[in-house]
Amino acid sequence: MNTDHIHLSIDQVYELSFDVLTHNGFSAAHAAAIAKTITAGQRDDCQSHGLYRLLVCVRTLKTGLVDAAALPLITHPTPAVVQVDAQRAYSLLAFQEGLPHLVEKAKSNGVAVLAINNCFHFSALWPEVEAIAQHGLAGLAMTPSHSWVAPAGGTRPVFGTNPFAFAWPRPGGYPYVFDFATSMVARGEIELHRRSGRAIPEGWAIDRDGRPTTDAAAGLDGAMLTFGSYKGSALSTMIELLAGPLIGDWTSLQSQAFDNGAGGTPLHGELVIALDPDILGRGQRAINASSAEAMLDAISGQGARLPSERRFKARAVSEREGVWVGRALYDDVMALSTPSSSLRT
Ligand code: NDP
Ligand code: PYC
Repeated sequence: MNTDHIHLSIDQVYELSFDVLTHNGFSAAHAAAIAKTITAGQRDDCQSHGLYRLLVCVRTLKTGLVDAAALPLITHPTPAVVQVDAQRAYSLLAFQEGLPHLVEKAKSNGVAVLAINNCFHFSALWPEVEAIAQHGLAGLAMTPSHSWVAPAGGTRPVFGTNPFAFAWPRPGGYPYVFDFATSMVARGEIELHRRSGRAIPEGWAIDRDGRPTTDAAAGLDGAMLTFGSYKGSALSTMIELLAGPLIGDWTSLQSQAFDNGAGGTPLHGELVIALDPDILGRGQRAINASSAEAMLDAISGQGARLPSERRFKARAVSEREGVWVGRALYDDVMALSTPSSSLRT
């Protein structure tokens, strides 16, 4: 018997998430959208964006900053653009409602943009780009977060952990997908290290005085570092601009200022782009798809792994066998279902 871990089926992960979210005040529509993404994270062994996020969502709700029931407001500024105002609710219902419009517009115009505004955003982006690829489209998604990350050459936080995700549809099977923070690692990963008392590798963060640190708490208190030095720094800058001022929304600095020390989920925008290979591919979809496959096979054919391979394997195992959740996390999540819960994040 494994006493350090609790076994749950995928359905139980969803039900637990939905119950915790509704119990703490989220509307059923928001709870369902959030629980679906959290379940996908836990299923794919994406621990920083699985059940752990329930603790963050509930803590954020308790700040009083989030609207737990606001419905997304959809507008169509042009035939290729759909804009969804989340009205200070979480982003996931806004994405869910915006997706059919994005797909329809991309299939009419070759390219389409979904801009989500005014959303509290905590989620991994791969479920979103994977959903776009399921329609035979290539997808890109990006968001700022809170200013936690120092630019290359600096020591003071400016950027968010700014995730960037891409999916390419492949014939018969999973799409090609990558999804990464433009910091060395997602902040959630450092938070999980702090929770379990583990040191972080060198190069992830610096302390308040700008010194390299392996202490997770000191790194969270100081500044995280971008991946790939000035290259990650430039990508992160691009994400700030495209998913911020370009779509009339906040940078990570502005999100952090709004939070004002409350420690909640970031509030900002998200930019999602869909591209249709049928329209852009000069009428030779089959030839283009086989060129793409040959290139991807040249990667995996030499033993190099494709991004998301680990996740897809984890998904297959979880769907067959369910998941194991660490006892401490499970207990903290269960405590959110009781009236006098005290949060330990
Ligand atoms: P990782 O560094 O763990 O992984 C990033 C990507 O690289 C994944 O697609 C991963 O695939 C792939 N990868 C990892 N190792 C290899 C390898 N050896 N060879 C080839 N590919 C590899 O993720 P991050 O810590 O950067 O981000 C984790 C999650 O956090 C992301 O899903 C991101 O969206 C989310 N996030 C969300 C934020 C938000 O504001 N909403 C902010 C920051 C992050 P695989 O999964 O198969 O390992
Ligand atoms: O893990 O960096 C992160 C993160 C930020 C917002 C949501 N997740």
